[in-house]
Amino acid sequence: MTHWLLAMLACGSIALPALAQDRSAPSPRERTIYVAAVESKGGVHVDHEPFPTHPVPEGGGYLLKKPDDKGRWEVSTYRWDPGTIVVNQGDQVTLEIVGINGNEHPFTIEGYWLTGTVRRGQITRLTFLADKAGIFKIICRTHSPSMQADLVVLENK
Ligand SMILES: [Cu+2]
Repeated sequence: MTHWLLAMLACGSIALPALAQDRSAPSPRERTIYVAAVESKGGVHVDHEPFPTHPVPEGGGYLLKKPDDKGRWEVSTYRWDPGTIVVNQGDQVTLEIVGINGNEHPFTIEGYWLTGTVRRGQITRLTFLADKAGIFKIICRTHSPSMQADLVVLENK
């Protein structure tokens, strides 16, 4: 914990009621999780780092661009951000997903068998009851294998 946060807690200017709650029996609640479809990219000139000799896995999730006419090469990967989403069983969950990179991302949430499509510049909202505990993949069917996130539904005992 940072010093400024400790100082604010000590002087009572902020409180953290969640820390004092009994977490053994969480009450179901509505949660909105904000997600972005993004492409992380890095590039360099061949004079600084040679172009990789090994190909990236197929499936559209990774892109490796050969050096351009100026000698710069690039690597990128499509991702859901965040890559792990944690909720409690019984929660009413809304995923609010914005498309930042890539024209569209058709996706499936395994186990819940929900589907949708995220498009660049648009918000896709998906609301569901997290009634099954477990870890479920949120898979983009266009950008395999990298564009997967884990939906973690904690068992409500
Ligand atoms: Cu995608």
